[in-house]
Amino acid sequence: MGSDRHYTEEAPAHKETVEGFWMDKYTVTNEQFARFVEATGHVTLAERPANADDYPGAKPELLRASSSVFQKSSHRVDLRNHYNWWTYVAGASWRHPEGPGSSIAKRWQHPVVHIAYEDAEAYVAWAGKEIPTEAEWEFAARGGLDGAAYAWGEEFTPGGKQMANTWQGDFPVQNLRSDGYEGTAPVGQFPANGYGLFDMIGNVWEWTMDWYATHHAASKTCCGGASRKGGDREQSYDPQSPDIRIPRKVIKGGSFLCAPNYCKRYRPAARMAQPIDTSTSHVGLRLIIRANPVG
Ligand SMILES: [Ca+2]
Repeated sequence: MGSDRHYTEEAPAHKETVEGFWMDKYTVTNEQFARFVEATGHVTLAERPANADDYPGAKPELLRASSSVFQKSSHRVDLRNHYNWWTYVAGASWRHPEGPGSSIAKRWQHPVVHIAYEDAEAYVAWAGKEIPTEAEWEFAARGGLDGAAYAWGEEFTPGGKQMANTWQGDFPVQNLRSDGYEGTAPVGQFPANGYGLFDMIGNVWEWTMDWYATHHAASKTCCGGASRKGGDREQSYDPQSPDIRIPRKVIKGGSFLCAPNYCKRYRPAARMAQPIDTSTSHVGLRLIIRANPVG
């Protein structure tokens, strides 16, 4: 697990043990999520106005029901500032991925997006499954290739073939769509990995249940089985913004926005910290069933 050859947050490469589990071949689709909403009446976090008490000092427009939507830029921008391509869009949600006026009518088999962590938890409770840990997710993504850079081997595009829905071209300005997709793709359009799992890499990031910590820190916390370590909720806050105390989970797999010039996170070892209250147009989920459920 992890890698010493790529971004610093992936180091060190280390041994990890997971117990037996089954994983869904695909990420949760809009069709599946719609069935859940119909059965339960669940209203996602993005569809509800935020509680002002939870966000002291926030501008009123940011408290409206909204979600983060990627917007392509018309010109080259400073890649250090992600607000150059992320915008809070009022009315954006899983039903309206780009905001009011957009719909999922022709995207039933696309992965559901704009799912905050509590929405993922509600969905898995209904589905009778569980959210993977980072170790379980990464073990599955490797598809039996121990230590390989990609889920399919050492070459990103073997024989020139695109193996996942990522971004080709100059992010966030020019999307060449060599893989056929500007945004999300329907699930299962690219080859499965060695374990028969589709889209582990690219398309959408996937939530894991681990609180974000560096691999160094996580290995020191102890609780439960080896596969269920992860970090600590209170330690998962963003050290860059000490005033914003929103815990963060690990997300895995990269998305259709991962590009060679910006974010080469289309690999099993890649990881990012995602605040649990933040839904976006490129984060979804995939479920597992454990031989020994966490409960
Ligand atoms: Ca693409």
